[in-house]
This record gives sequence, C-alpha cells and structure tokens, in this order.
Amino acid sequence: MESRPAKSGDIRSSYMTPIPENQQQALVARLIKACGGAYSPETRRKYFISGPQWAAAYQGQALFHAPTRPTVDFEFVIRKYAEIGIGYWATHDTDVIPTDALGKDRQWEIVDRIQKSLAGNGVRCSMVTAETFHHAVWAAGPAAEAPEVREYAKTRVQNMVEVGHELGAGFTVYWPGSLGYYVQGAIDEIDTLRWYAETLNAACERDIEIAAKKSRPVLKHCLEAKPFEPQAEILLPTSDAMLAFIASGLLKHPQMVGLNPEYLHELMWGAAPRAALARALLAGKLFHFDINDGYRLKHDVDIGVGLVNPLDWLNVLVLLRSHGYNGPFNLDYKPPRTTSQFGVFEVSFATAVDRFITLWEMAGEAIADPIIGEATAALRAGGGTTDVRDAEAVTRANRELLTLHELIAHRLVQILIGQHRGRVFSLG
Ligand code: 3MF
Ligand code: MG
Ligand code: MG
Repeated sequence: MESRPAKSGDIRSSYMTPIPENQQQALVARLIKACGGAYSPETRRKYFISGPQWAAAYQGQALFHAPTRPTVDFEFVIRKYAEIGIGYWATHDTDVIPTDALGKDRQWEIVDRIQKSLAGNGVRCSMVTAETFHHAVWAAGPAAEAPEVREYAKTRVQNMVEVGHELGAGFTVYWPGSLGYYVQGAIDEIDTLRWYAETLNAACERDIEIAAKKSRPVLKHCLEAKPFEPQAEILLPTSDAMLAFIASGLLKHPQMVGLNPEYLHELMWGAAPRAALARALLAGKLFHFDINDGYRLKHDVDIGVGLVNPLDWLNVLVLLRSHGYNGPFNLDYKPPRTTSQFGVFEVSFATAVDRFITLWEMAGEAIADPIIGEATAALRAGGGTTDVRDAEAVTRANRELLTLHELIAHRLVQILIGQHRGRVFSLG
C-alpha cells in the first residue's frame, strides 16, 4: 500500500491513500490474519463457550444510538458460530420467536427450524431465557402489582422451560432486569420479591414435570444480577443479593436455582468480580457465567472479554480452574457499533473466543508456575514461631515472606505478557 509522507517527527500521522469500500474487508481479513494466534474451529469447540443469539444479532442500537448493522436471523448466526467453532448457542424467547407467537403452533414451527439449523451445523443449544424486560408488558416489571402481569410472566418462563427441553438445553437464565423502580415508595419491595419467587417456583415445577416426562435432567435455573439499568433502583442488584434470595425460604426448589453472574455486572457496582465468583462457588451456586469486560461504575458497556482487564481476567480464570468450575462461558457482550457486520464474525467473535482460550490456557500456566507455586507454599507454611500469643513474634516470623504477595503479582504480569517464557524488550 502506497503511503503518503509522514508529518515530520510523528510516525503516527503517516497515513495511507483512501481504501475503497470494496477493498476494506480484504484489508481487515489480512490484518486479523497477520495478528496470528488464532485457534482452529476444532480447538475452539473443545471449550464450553456459548454464543448468544442476541449478541451476534445486536445492531449497535442504544438509547442515544441508531443501529449501525443490518438485522440477521438465527440461521445465519448459528452457521457463523459453527464456522468460527463456537459449539453452543443461547437465546431469549423473543430473539427468535415473535411475542405474539409464543406458546402457539408458530413457535413450534420456529423451534423445529432452530433444531434443524443446530443439527445441520453441529451446534448445541446450551441455554434459553425468557425476555422479561423489553416488551411493554414489563413496564412495571415481571412481578408487577397486577396479577395478570404475573400470571403472564409465569406462562413465559414455563414456556421457555418447555422450549429449553425441546432444544436440549441444560440451563435457563433469568435476568429480572426490570425488577425495581424509578420513583420512590410506589411499590412494596417485600411483596414484589415474593411475587417474583412465585414465578421462579412455577418455572421449576413445570421443569420437574417435563423432565420426568422426557426422562431428562431438570434444567439449571440461573439468576443473573445487574446493579443498574434498566431500572433506577434494582431489587436484586448483585449476585450476593441473589444468593440471599435463593436462601430466603421463598423458593420451593432452591436446589434447582443458582447464579449466572456476569463479569461486568459485578465490576459495574465496584465489586471484585473474582470475589463475587468465589462466594458463588462457595455456595455451590456458580452454574453459568456471562463473560465480557468493561469499567467500574459505568453503564453496561459489554466489551469483549479481556479487552479492558486482561490481568483481572487471568486471575478470574485461575480461580475458576483451581476450583473446578465446569459450566458454560457465555459470550454476553456487544460487538462495538464501529464493527461492521463482516467484522462481527471475522474479528469480534473470533477474537473474543481466542482471547478467552489464551487466558484460560495462561491460567493453567499460572497454576503450574513453579515460582508462584513455591511462593504460595512458603506463605502458607509461615515462618513458624513457638508462642502464638506473642503478636511481635508472629509478625516477625512472617515479615519477609509477605513480600511474596507482590512477587506473585509481578509473576502473573510476566505470564500475561509472555516474559516467563523469555520474551524480552529492547532497552534501545
Ligand atoms: C443484560 C444482560 C442480559 C442477560 C440475558 C439473560 C441481554 O445486561 O446481560 O443480556 O444476560 O437477558 O441471559
Ligand atoms: Mg449485561
Ligand atoms: Mg448477561
């Protein structure tokens, strides 16, 4: 490519001649190939990574943003996921079934088409979720005061349990996004939470019935918390709030209900996602995990995994690998508005999967690293002292060992940037 001369003294201002529209995809394809480090579709399929219908079909719209990409259907998304090597697919009911067709014959015709599309591409449905936040019927939330709204909510979650069994899913997720309020004092929090529990109870009971009929295991019912959006105040804003809700006595089948934490949803309120995940693991409730990235105390920016906080992500995966998490990693992010429809699959999903795999394998390296291993063992051995009632003696016994905390953190950065394998940087 012919370059125009750079402005003096600034190598970054060197720019190319315009690239005609019909050459842009080739440029993107050539540069993403030049990046290297891509895994084969066969390798990618070895991981329990799921691609949501809504993430791939996201058109770049938001409150202040018009769409930047065309609509795409599930046949297209499933085929593209298969080509990349994303072996699992997840969907909301209304991502694929129009609201007025839910529960009707038209729904089952669509489900049949989905089954054909999945089978034809060797992709499996891992998770289904009822959308209880977007349609006007949810204006006052899925557990509104009016009984007919709540009865309708029950039919929606029960219908999705049925669709999930039909599609062979193992998980169903609930993001009660609109369970909350904008203005103060109009709704009763306790009644609302009771009513929401009734909806989950209805879903679990229908699940038990269908699973018995179909000789399938019951689904894993996963609650997903988000601290802000779309309500101003949210009744179950964090994964911890949801753990308390599961244990509150309101659920008839609490053993069927666990969590689908989302990395960014925890980060958004200022939590350490790793600690939130640890608490879910301790409670035996880490069923499903939405993976993405973003910033603390900002809105739900849904950036691709590892693009903002790769070091934290490495540590998250060390935690999950060390403690045997074996559920799905669901790519719940939004390809940026600047990414074209071509880019969504060529760049956005392919690289999200590859960053995840790289970080997962790196986490294996961190777990096996002899330096981290020895440092951790030394910290756990302590210095040894005879009088454990003597604060000064206990402090002295550990004083030098505690430097290992920072040494371990340094080693993890070395692993992240490849220095543990001898990557060196010129001092120029
Ligand atoms: C919103 C979300 C949701 C949930 C989904 C349930 C649209 O911030 O994260 O994605 O994940 O509704 O799976
Ligand atoms: Mg989200
Ligand atoms: Mg999510």
